[in-house]
Amino acid sequence: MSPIQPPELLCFVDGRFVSGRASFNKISPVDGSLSATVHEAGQDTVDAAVLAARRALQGAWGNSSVNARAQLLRRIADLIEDRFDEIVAAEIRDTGKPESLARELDVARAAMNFRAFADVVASAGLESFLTERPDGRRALNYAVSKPLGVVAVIVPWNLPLLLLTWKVAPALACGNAVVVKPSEEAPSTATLLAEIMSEAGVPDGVYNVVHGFGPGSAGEYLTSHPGIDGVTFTGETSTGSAIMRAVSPRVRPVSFELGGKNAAVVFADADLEAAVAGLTRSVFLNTGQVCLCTERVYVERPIFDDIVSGLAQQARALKLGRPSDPDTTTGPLISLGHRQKVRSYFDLAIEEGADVVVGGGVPELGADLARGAWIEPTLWTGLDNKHRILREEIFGPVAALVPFDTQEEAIRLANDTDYGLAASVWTQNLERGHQVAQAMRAGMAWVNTWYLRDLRSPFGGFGLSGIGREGGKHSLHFYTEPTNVCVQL
Ligand code: NAD
Ligand code: 6OH
Repeated sequence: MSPIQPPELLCFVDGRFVSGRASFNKISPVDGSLSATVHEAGQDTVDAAVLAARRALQGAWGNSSVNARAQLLRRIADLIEDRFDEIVAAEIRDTGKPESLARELDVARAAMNFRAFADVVASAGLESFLTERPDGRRALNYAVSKPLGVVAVIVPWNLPLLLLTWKVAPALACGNAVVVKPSEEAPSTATLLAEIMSEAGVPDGVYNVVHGFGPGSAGEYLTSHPGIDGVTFTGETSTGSAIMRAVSPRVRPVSFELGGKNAAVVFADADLEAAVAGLTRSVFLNTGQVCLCTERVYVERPIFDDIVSGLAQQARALKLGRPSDPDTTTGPLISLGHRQKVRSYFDLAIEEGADVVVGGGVPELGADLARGAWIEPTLWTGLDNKHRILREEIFGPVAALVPFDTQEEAIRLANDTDYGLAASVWTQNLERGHQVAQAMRAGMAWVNTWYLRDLRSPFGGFGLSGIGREGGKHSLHFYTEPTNVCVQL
């Protein structure tokens, strides 16, 4: 049997696949094999993509009705489902994540994102005010929404299609044209989505893909391009900062979903079994590579040892392996480069005096996986908030556990961070659950669960975790510009 040829991924501009200025190799994090060759967009390709998007806005797409766009979004969702297995395979090839996860989370959510924003935009109303002035004059004020324009969409590698469609769906729902720059580590599904867009009947130029890297490549060319009207970005805080500098000369709006150093707070009155199961998911899902993952666990002292041993037992039971193996719970990190970063934190934890409860190294998985980016699920105790392990985002299957004595202390410790993305609270006292969740300085606070999503709710972060919120009507705010009309009555 001849081996499957790795695909060659092209950029997509104005409804056509086009070559880039060079190509780069995308390496599988599972075993170090070549998973794709990718065409890198140069400045000329980015220029062409931005121009195509602008032209599309000036054409029929610029006058399309909300109903027509909602229908188109639903068709895109149907086509994603028609090609579900193929998309799952592409997502796995790039990321090495377990097939079950790609099916249940990534690709299912991609279809859901399009349907959710079809519903949101179809049911959105106009804001209006009946004005009554002290001098007796009356007026009707109402705001009509227009597309923001050409939107640059820049996304990371951890949930590639989920995070891409979380932005593309509302952008198209609102009538924008997009130029997307997928991560160099996960370029496949954005490319497949281009085929789906064409098949669904999305007009040429409305969805464009430019592959490449950040600085000195497609990411920088796009964000510093004078023809873009806004940037929506998910990724590292330091990249968000570079993008802000790039857009600042032309003061373009940004929507940023950035890093996190998320806390879980576990009270002694929690359902321990449910808490351990929930923590296991929140620390280790996607090998800890979800911005919402818990890396700090604060536990009320009487149950500290139980939670540490329960979570350690679950960590030891995780099954690292190939994505297609149905027993696999945990894939590799995205790349050897990222593993190097995570391992540097393993060293730092030891230097800072941590007790390693479980993990702390690189697993032996046999010769066929030896060149993959595998890492052991890892838990530490013995550190506190003054240590870098509890302050810096690691973005791996890791957590530090710290005991606390009072509710006030737990809130103070959880909020003692420059980030502010997500938190979870574990207690059977619902009054306490509400109190502590409301006190979290975080964009999302879950009680007795984690990463349970309603796509109409606001999603984003405080502090270093981002700017703005997306989700439901919050997305509509970012992807539109209102014109307020005032009619004297
Ligand atoms: P990253 O910031 O390195 O890269 C994200 C994207 O930005 C990639 O497409 C990359 O090529 C591009 N990029 C890099 N430098 C750029 C520049 N100067 N100009 C323009 N584009 C540039 O992030 P990553 O390593 O791909 O993803 C991991 C990070 O993303 C973690 O910090 C994680 O917390 C964060 N993240 C946040 C959320 C959220 O919703 N808050 C979601 C997922 C990931
Ligand atoms: C970050 O890695 C995860 C972000 C998740 C979402 O944006 C979402 O909508 O579920």
